[in-house]
Amino acid sequence: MSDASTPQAEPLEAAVAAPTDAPRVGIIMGSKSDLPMMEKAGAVLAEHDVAYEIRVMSAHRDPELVADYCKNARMRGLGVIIAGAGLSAALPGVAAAHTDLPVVGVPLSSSLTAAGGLDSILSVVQMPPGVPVASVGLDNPKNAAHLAIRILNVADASAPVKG
Ligand code: AIR
Repeated sequence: MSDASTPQAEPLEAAVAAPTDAPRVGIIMGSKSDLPMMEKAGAVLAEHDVAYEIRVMSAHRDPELVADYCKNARMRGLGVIIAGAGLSAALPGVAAAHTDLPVVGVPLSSSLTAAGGLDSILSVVQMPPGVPVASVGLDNPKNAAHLAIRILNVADASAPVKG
């Protein structure tokens, strides 16, 4: 029995369903100077109707922001993090240290690179066992987006696997 003063429970579906336009992919990068390159990942996701968000946060300059973002990523509905950085490109690895979501690293070249981008490639690829980062090629954020789409397709079609 209820009257106008009794709050009615929302239907369960409405309470638990995530908004359909909630971002599934988080694109993060170490500097605003990386944005023109990393926006290419966003363009691929948009072409495939995958909702994403794009943020600048440096593993070295904003370490607490990176940690908070990555710790909350799964709870916020993200399924994959794409992380791009140049030079000593710690961002993908630090992201993977703070989330169990798949992290796709994008090594970026930079005007200050010591070895034509090899510095960032090695920083992204040479992760210690147990903290995985998938890497695409130098300056290839489009492939990071294509890989993220494939990961989401697998994840959405199967039950979670312990690991
Ligand atoms: N970077 C920023 N914080 C840590 C790193 N490794 C990278 C950025 C960018 C490069 O340093 O990802 O590729 C130069 O950054 P900026 O801000 O000087 O242009």
